[in-house]
Amino acid sequence: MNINSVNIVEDTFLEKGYSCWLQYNKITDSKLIEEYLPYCLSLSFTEDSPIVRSAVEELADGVKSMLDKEPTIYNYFSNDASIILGTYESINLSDYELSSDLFEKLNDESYVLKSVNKEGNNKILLVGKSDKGILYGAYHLLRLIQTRKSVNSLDLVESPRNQIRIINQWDNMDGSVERGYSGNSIFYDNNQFTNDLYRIKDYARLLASVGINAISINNVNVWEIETNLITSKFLPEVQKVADIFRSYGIQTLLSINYASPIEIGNLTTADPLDEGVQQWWAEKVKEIYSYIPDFGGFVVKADSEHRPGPFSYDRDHAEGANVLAKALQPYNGIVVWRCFVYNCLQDWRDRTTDRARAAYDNFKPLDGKFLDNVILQVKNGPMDFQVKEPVSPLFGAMEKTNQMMEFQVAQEYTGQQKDLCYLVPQWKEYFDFDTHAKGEGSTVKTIVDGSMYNYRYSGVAAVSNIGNDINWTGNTLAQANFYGYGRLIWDPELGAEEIAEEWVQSTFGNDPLVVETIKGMLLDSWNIYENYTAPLGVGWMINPSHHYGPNVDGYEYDVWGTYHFSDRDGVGVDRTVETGTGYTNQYFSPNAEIYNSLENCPDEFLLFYHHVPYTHQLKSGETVIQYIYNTHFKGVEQVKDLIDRWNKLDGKIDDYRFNNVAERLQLQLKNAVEWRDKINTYYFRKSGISDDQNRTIY
Ligand code: GCV
Repeated sequence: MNINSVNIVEDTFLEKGYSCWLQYNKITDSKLIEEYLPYCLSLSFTEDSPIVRSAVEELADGVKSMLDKEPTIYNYFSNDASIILGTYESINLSDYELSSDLFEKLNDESYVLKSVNKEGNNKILLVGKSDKGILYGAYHLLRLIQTRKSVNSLDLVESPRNQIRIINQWDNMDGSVERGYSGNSIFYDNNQFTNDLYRIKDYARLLASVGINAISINNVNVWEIETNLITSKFLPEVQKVADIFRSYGIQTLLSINYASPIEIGNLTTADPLDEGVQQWWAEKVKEIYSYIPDFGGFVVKADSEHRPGPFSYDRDHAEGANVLAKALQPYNGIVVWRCFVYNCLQDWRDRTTDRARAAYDNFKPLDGKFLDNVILQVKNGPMDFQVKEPVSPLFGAMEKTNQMMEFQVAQEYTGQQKDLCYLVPQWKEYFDFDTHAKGEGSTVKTIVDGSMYNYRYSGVAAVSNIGNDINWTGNTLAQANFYGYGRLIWDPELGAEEIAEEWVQSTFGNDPLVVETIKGMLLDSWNIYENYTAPLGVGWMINPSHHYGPNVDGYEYDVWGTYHFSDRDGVGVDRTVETGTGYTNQYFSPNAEIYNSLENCPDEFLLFYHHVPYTHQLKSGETVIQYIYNTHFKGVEQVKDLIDRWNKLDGKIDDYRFNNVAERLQLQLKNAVEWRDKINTYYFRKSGISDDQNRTIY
């Protein structure tokens, strides 16, 4: 990739880290050159727009870099060109055996990629439904070449399955990133916007290349300075950033402080039913659109973890969201309202209070009360991005309210980009989960893509994992999560392995040993991380506050209990209807009954739903205590094996990226050993039961 950032040192090794999957390495295999070159000699575009220009620039750079040939560019239709790109309305489709009927049925971001042989000339036709489709098609073509696929007989029609594909930055204006593990913000420093707009452009390219079409550029926790992002002090800067993203098909959104009318509007209240407040938001939104005509809307964290919200005025979340939605309606803006709402000061000791219940309890009764430009953003699980937790029961439960799922690409609870944890297999499990909301086959992916309930707005969001580290993600292998997030939400049917393979090929090249080794490491990594951390779905045995490393009894908010109720007799949270918190009842049948039953509950979530004695037998025949010992010993050995596998690639990967990963794997090993020893010792002391293989427990 052509490095745009002025701050990047001219060093080819660093460049490799920086370029992520847009390496565009020179092709040396003469057979491949022979195949690709005739298709890449020249490029004609029949329609002009900033997005089309981005597509053309990317194609031209990619081709030049991979094939050592600068393509001739025609900014008009030229039958001589070898790549012809345009929208379906600007190309004479019948010349290429295409019809506009096909495009009428496709959404705006779709495209067709077709190889044609006209009068002995090889051509590739890239037709977008709109200019966005052209951009996505350009990245598709480049991906095919980078992964050495044949382009001789392309006949592809592609459409994204999810409508909103957004990334949430948790960046603060002081330059820090909440839960950021890759350096500081690329957007802000010292309470100002960055001058390095080049790096933002490169970020836009990476995002667009995997199909992301929206971004919120500041943390959902909106502090004092960021509250001013929607004022004339910062809107001109937001506008500059939005201009860059727009030329890559990406809409910009802002997280707002619910108390803005008070904080920056000189009002005495932020009550959503107050007329003065409603008027204030209407004027504020008008002002924002005068800077950014295609502004996406607001992301809101309200009444959660001490952030202000409608509860202060005895209003519910629908009333809270609707005041913003009404103001945004005339401009087609949306309100992304987060459902991560729970009482963080709850006392867990009585065993009936349950944080897992909170999102459903708060939002389910409000179904149908939100305006139709509000979309609820629901975390994948009911707790908080644990290595293993069930799907949130809110999915499927709100037929009349737009919903989208929130993932966390940042590895807050999954190793913080020191430990390797490829999350695509986890996300796929959430997508494929059958909620039974409308009978068998009511999978989460059909809810979040909007098809099951015909939502007006739907899609997927995720917390970004990038920062200003040279390689964007701290651990180079964590780039796979960024890449995989975009690819999977574009097409939830893609396999975790397929995505991993594409990423490795585009990032590290096509040497079979490199591809197979890294792919294998990625695919094994989630399970390995789970093995040495919290067992059987119990979650939360992590250090409070910074969330790295083990702390079995660590409770996030001080003195009020543990998350798992371990005592001398057993472990796990009783969430059953009869004797527990009743959480299991938030699912549709038969999931509710399955989870509620000790006999039928899948072992992977056993301790999430049930409190059991240490001698309880799993379906494998192992006892719970022996499973804890076994997985923790095994997890450490598996990390050692990851190290051995990586070491085999010494000399096959540039030093920067090789050493970067090698160093992280050593940190992972240290972490895994600590987890193993703390968890095993804790449960040995609690239970008094020895390991049946007499391994050393400290
Ligand atoms: C941005 C978790 C994280 C917080 C985060 C919060 C949220 O609690 O630890 O850092 O705040 O989730 O999603 O709002």
